[in-house]
Amino acid sequence: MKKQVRIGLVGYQFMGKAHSHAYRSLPFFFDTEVEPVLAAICGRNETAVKEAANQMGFESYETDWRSLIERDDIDVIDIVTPNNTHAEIAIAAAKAGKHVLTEKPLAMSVEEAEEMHDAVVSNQVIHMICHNYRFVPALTYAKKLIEEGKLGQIYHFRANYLQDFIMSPEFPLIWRLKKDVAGSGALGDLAAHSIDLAHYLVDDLTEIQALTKTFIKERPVGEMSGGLSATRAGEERGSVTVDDAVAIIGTFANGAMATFEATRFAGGNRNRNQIEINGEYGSIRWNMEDMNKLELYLAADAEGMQGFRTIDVTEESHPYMDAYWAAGHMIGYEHTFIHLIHEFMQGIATGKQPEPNFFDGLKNQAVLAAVEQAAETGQRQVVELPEIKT
Ligand code: 4PW
Repeated sequence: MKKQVRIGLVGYQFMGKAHSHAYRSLPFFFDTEVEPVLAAICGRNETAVKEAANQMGFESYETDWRSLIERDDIDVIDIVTPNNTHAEIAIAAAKAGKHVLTEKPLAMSVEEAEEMHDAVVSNQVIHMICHNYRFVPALTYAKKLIEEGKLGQIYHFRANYLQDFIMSPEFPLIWRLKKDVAGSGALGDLAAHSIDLAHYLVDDLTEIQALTKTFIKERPVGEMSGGLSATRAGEERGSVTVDDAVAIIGTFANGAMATFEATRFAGGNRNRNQIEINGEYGSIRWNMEDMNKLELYLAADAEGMQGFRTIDVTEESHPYMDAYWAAGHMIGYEHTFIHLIHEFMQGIATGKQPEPNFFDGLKNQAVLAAVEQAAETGQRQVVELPEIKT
């Protein structure tokens, strides 16, 4: 019988559903060395958390994350709560010897992120941050092509992450729009994913210049009602204290150039997360709205045959795809979480630290801080990269 890894999930909204689904589906598709068990889910509202436990298939529930961490029958603490709670829960979990997975961005500040990283390293637990887009097979495959040198020296990394769910001035003031809860807006919620892809596919970012904008400064008070939708609570209005949009230019350690745009005001773009990389021998393009396809241009193609070809990343030979269906049969958003959880479980089984982990989260946080500083001062910022601690 496989060793069981007992999961304690803190939070049960959008990401709670994505993570729970991934733990449940993992053994169905992948031959894992360990078996995740949905042991307990935690939330402050007892009626709601009980319902979530039933719906998502958890054995039990808790209404205080401290009680969850105290339980001897829990091996993993998975944190899918708003950003201002990540540090306290993750540090307590690591001190109790639990492995930790945290939603992004890792923390509210570089200092907090450093404390979190210190805690997981000194308590020798396995840790990951949920940058799930690395696990889109088309992007895992793009990484392989880049590492094989197919694009040669990289010149440009270009990313836009475009959403539009808050464009109506009547859309409520959800936690994602409050600095004291979210840390930042489109920057930490969307650009953080693009920054992670940049670090994964190209190199570390070293210098940043940036601009942020908040288009709608007051909104009706309200709360999330699941997914990215929200309910208005009444006539009261409150201030939006984060960025609605951010534009960033930057330089990588290897000399390549980065351009990022992240916004929640790109009408018609529901979740258009896209990248393009241009190198010495070729280019790649990818877009989440057509996530199984990778566009590749190779300068060595014969004259008259040049241009982007579209690779259907659904062949057995493509990353993760042998676990699913015959070639040409698509996978979706939820599978990116299954792949990430697969790496997390493998890390727990083997003791080998998977990526992206808290160190990647800390580096990402250093970039977010540099972006905020650059936008505030109008001055170019050096990214103060933390030292690697092992
Ligand atoms: O990747 C995106 C997130 O960072 C998600 O698809 C939704 O928007 C949920 O949070 C943000």
